[in-house]
Amino acid sequence: MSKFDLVIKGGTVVTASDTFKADLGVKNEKVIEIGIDLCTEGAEVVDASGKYVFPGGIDPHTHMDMPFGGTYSSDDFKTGTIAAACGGTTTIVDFAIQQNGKTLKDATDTWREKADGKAVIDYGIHISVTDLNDDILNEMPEIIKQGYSSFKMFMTYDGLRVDDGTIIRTLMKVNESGGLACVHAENYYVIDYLTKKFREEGKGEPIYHALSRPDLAEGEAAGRAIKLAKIANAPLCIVHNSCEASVSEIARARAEGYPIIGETCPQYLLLSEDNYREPDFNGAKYVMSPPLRDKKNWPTMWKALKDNTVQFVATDHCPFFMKQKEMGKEFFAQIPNGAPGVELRMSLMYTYGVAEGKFDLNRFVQVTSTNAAKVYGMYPQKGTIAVGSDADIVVFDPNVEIVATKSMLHENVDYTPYEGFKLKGAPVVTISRGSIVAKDGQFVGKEGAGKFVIRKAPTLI
Ligand code: DUC
Ligand code: ZN
Ligand code: ZN
Repeated sequence: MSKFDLVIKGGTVVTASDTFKADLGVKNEKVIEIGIDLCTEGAEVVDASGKYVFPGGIDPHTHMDMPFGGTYSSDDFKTGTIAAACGGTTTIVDFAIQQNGKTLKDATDTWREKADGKAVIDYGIHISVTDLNDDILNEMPEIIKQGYSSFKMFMTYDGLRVDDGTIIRTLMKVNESGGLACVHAENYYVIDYLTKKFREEGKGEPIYHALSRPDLAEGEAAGRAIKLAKIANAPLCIVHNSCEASVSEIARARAEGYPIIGETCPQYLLLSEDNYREPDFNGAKYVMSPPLRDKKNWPTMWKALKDNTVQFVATDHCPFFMKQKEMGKEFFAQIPNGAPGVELRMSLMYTYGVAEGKFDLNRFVQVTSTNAAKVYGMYPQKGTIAVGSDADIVVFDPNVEIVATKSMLHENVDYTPYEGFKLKGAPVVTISRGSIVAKDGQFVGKEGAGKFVIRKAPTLI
């Protein structure tokens, strides 16, 4: 019997805190040894010389096969996780949506049916609470025990949004049950008013999507949610922060010592409101919420990511084909909200974060993997390279130079918002629990090999 199933040889291992040369020995899906010149006899060998060896990426915010605005996001758990794997991500956390009048268990059952037997990498599931009552609150402790330990509430969107009463009750119950509450923070009434106003004025182009959802509407909702969290004495995660108006609220609360967690996404660091003005309905590609912002927010967003006001980068991956986007050809509010991103997250963050000198390699690992694992209760099973951790690893070549284009990607959609972006650095081998699932940007894994991750209580950072 060989000592290892797989040896990753000669690379530079990077974790959230350390950078060192070592081989990794993998057996039965786990890293079992980290050392120099590990024995390769009988083992599969991955040559990582001249490369970085990172913990596999964790994208804690995706929407696979999600019903939205009369259609469904176009990646399912098979195509979406293939794209993730090719891009160096080994775990996603997707959102199960509670339907009105249905239980949380109904939501998780529906999402497990979508994911089990299809996903090619591991996946956790958050729950979006949309319809709260005492029975739902009473269901929470048991559902948390089953590994669904985070709950998001939408503060906007007809049919999904909840009121402040729901937010405070959920914050309290989830916290006392060992879970984490999260919010999509945008002020519903501002958006509703401006959307109706633009409709009356005949302003239907994609740019009005951004103009109907001002940055201050996000800042107001973030600030309100933070105050509710303070009242509940509970931690809170604010997802997909897009602008200074919201991260300044997080920064203030954290400076006061409150456990407020923030997420951002590559689109809010690299794309801007100007994209909505692209001709021929191309602006619809970027219709997502919160919307892309004025470029003047970029330095604040990068700084927030570096100084830990924001702890991790997700994608909010929620793709729709242009044909689907055309549902809103006449009026922006009918364009399904969302855009692809799961496959390029690691390369974009390496290129524009590390290679451009905005933060170092260890911070890259923190924001792309470790911090999400901690906050969403998966650490140290995931999010690090350590003896006993899952062998979820990405071998990353920092010297590859490519230009992003849709045809090289596996996302089931007909465009990428990052078309033409120069990339420096790309994943060359992605390993999920000891099995190679992608090589040189091509999928070599197995449908259904991904497993549901039972997540525990958050570690606040
Ligand atoms: N935002 C999007 O753009 N799509 C899906 C859900 C969300 O909050
Ligand atoms: Zn959202
Ligand atoms: Zn989302």
